[in-house]
Amino acid sequence: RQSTGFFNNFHRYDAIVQYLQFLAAKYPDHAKFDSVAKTAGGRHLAVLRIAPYRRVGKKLVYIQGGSHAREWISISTVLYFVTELLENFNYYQNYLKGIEIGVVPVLNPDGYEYTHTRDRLWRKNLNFPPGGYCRGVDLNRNFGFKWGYIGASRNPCSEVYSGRLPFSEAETEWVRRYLVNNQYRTKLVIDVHSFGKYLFYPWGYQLGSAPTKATLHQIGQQVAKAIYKYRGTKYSVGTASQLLYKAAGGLDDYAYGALGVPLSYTFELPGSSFRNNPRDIIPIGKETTAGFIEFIKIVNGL
Ligand code: ING
Ligand code: ZN
Repeated sequence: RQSTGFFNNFHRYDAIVQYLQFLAAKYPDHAKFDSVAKTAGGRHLAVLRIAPYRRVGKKLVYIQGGSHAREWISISTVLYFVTELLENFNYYQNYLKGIEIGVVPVLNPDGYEYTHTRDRLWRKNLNFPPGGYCRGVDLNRNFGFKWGYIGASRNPCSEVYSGRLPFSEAETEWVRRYLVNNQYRTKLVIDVHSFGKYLFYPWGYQLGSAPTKATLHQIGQQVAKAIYKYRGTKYSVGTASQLLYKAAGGLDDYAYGALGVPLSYTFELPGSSFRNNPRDIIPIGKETTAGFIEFIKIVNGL
């Protein structure tokens, strides 16, 4: 395993991109690397597309991490998942038939680098509004569904600044285009954050129930159970609006509400701060992978 050692610590963005390129080169039948979009800082988003390429992947699953710069464990966890999947592809391939998985481990590379070099607790991206003095848009307030309605700010200096317009940012605009281009085959969207051991489904923007709430809740509980079985980690399953706070402009509400993606979830991984101990990268990677695999089994049966 050339991935040995990689999960002993967190890594800079360049090293993560190199690692994804290494995976794609090592598993050319199952993975393709792509460099897309361009951030304000001039960086590109790295995408890994996983599929049994001999067959056509009909259903699409989209998984992203690192939309908030300081939530490092969300990135390592998504990387752990893709590694586990590719290293044991034969084992998982029954569940992967007809499924393609698009993965963006670091949606916010500018902010992520900034947390390494300047401010460990930075959350937003690093875009500079023209003529402004505060920088950064909260990418999880910038999606175009009920944008700016609640739990977001129009003040560029706020931690939850929604941006000038929906999808004003290169990062969220890329996700929008990717999901719109694949609208009717996208069955599951997972956005990974930290921290709190929550599994959220829509709505984030209001307390009122989503039309398919019963299904969303039941599937969420099933996934939480798969995680629990690994080492007893107990997730709370529900809406962000009920369990945490109301916020509009998130990816999960957008995918479900604007695009009709049937399954749309946000993870808040375990931890008691944004500074997860590197020793927890592997256990959190493993237990969360058990949850993602449970999700994929469910998509397989749809
Ligand atoms: N929490 C999420 C945030 O964007 C959330 C919680 C998720 C709210 C989905 C609304 C919708 O604020 C973190 N830790 O970022
Ligand atoms: Zn977050």
